Amino acid sequence: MKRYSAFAIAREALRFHSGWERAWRSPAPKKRYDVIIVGAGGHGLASAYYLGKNFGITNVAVLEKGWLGGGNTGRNTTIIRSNYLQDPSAAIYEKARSLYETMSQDLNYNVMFSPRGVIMLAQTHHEVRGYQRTAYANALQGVETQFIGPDKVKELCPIISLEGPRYPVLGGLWQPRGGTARHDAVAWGYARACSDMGMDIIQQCEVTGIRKDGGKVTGVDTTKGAMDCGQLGLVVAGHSGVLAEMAGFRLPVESLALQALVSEPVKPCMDVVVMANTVHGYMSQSDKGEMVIGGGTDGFNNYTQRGSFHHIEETVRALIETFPMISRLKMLRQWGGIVDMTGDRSPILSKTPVEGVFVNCGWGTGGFKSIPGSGWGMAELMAKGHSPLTEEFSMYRFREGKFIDESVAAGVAH
Ligand code: FAD
Ligand code: PYC
Repeated sequence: MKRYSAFAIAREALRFHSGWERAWRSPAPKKRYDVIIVGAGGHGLASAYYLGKNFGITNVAVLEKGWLGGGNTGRNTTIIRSNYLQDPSAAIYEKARSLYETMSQDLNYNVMFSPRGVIMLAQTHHEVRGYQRTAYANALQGVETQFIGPDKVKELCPIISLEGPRYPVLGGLWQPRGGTARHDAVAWGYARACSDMGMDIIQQCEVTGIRKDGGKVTGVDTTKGAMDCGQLGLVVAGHSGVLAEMAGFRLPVESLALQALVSEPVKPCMDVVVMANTVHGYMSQSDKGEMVIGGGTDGFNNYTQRGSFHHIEETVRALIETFPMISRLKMLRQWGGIVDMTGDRSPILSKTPVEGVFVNCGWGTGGFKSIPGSGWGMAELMAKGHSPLTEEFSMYRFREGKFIDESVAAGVAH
């Protein structure tokens, strides 16, 4: 793989950009891989990347039914933060956030990580108490957050109206090193690095069946033929239940559409990310100037990756209370993704009842931020059979009642 650098850009400029190579190969599938990962979203690609980087396992295929990064990874609002309440969550989300800090250098791919800071607004006394509690928990966990008052909120985000018609701004949970990154660049950067390690990323290749022998996985059936494998990772977000059914077990996961939208571009007016969970919306400004906006999930389970008009109305109406200036903006585009929700709003990184099959799912509305930490933990779990990062996130916690309740930190009402 040729390194991307300022020198390479200058050299290519002088020869009419004739020397760039493809970012990743498009190989024909082999008959057998040591590891097959299903799903070339951020989590699947990061899992493959750290298998290679940290454990030297490179006879790996990542199978994707559409195009890589075309699922939720390329559809999210890119908010990165690690201000969760419970210790196992803080560990994996903070690991992820810290890996984002150096991801562009590690992958030699500019993922445009922008640690501009994230505020979660407290607009009820209940939220004030909840976020103060999170700030104390984060202090013990070594996660840098702070509960700030309304004046500081206004200083950080002047377009906020502190006296909302229903909910005044009473303060906020501020994470200065939270922020955003370019979502598809994260997928592309991992894909390029995986391909460079000799891994096969096979797009337009849907897994249609999982083959087993005596309770152990032996391979998969796909729209590009059968492939054998020693281990199988299911990393398919909203389609986790479908793949689990193919393997012969059930997951405690529901699939719902989560939608987002962007406005027309405007001049820079907001250089932090704000989540307003009581009125129910979140907003940041993209480098192009668009306001990136999202709200809650649809109120019914479905697999439809689309937006809907009532969602724009609901979300924008809610946000206007706190950001009156957006009432004058035209909305440009909207879209949806299928998110995989667990009952405690925490992910599942786990062995399964089928030997050799592992699952990484349940990131729900909040898994963009965790991509590198999840990949790191999943790779360790698959390579060594256990990982301190994933230990508490087993699928069996639901049977044992060991929930990791993150319904407040999830930030999106469901
Ligand atoms: P995906 O990126 O969805 O990848 C799974 C892949 O599996 C897909 O590409 C799919 O095509 C493939 N697949 C499925 N079935 C098969 C099959 N049978 N064979 C082969 N391939 C298959 N998170 C945050 O942290 N911050 C945010 O601001 C944020 N905002 C969001 C806004 C929206 C509108 C949405 C939808 C999500 C948001 N999220 C956010 C959540 C985040 O996007 C997801 O948790 C994360 O991207 C999940 O990544 P993934 O790799 O698990 O899934
Ligand atoms: O998890 O921070 C988050 C988030 C914001 C919008 C959707 N998810």
